[in-house]
Amino acid sequence: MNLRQLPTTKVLSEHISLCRLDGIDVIRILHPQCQAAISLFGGHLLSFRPTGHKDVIWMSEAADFSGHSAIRGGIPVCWPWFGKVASPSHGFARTSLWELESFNDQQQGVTLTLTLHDSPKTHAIWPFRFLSRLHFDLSETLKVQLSSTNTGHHPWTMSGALHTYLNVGDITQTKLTGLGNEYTDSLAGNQRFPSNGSLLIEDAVDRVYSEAEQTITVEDPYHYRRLTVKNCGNNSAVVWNPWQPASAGMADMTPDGYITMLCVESALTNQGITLAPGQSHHITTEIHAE
Ligand code: TA6
Repeated sequence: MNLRQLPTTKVLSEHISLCRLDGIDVIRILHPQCQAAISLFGGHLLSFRPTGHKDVIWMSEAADFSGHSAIRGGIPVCWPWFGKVASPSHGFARTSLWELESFNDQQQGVTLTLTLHDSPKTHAIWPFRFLSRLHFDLSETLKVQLSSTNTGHHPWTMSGALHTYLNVGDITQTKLTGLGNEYTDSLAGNQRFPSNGSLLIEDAVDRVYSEAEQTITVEDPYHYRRLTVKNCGNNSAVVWNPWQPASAGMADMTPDGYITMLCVESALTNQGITLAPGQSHHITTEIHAE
């Protein structure tokens, strides 16, 4: 994604500006430490590249930036549920308009906070009161935190994920470690399987690792680099690659798009977590390239 080409609509500080990309407003960060883009539609991180590195985050060449449907790539915010347990799939946060609450432009990097709160629109889908905050810390490392607070008078239950699409050179050479000793396979009727903690991907994969270590490593020999993904506040790490036939069948993915992407998600799956009135929960992911 060539961030410099996006037309600027407002300069917010020396390194942060507001831009337009098709139908969406995008916060662009061009900082000596990194370049990044965050869409207000979905609170969706579209791009992150630490200076001197290739893109860390993958974005589909056929992604839809109209602001009408979820964006394929980046870090979709799946909330207040994960998957197809209700409609829309992966919740409404990724297709809602978030607001920029604050930003801080400093020598070591940039921090930004976006908010989403309940409204008549969200009540029509999910009848609860909430305040969600997305905090981005962008320097040579990327940190994203999704904080959800119950602002109502009744408990409610949430699941969700920071559904990160990592940019890899060649999926067939990519190796993951730190996945823990078991997984549930969404492509095999949610059966449980033992795992030795590592994974080489040779076909479609859609797995929920419920015992994953806090730090997962992704060896990317094609790019001569290792990505580390440190997750917190999650109960599982989801690993997804649709592979060729499914990739070709998606309108917002090119047929060979699967070769350079790998989802490693900081997820709260299954029962999720119940928040009492006033309670908050934080899901975090921290990604570093070395
Ligand atoms: O996180 C994995 C997953 O739930 C897969 O099952 C796959 O469908 C993927 O997310 C993408 O979902 P989406 O709704 O964005 O097409």
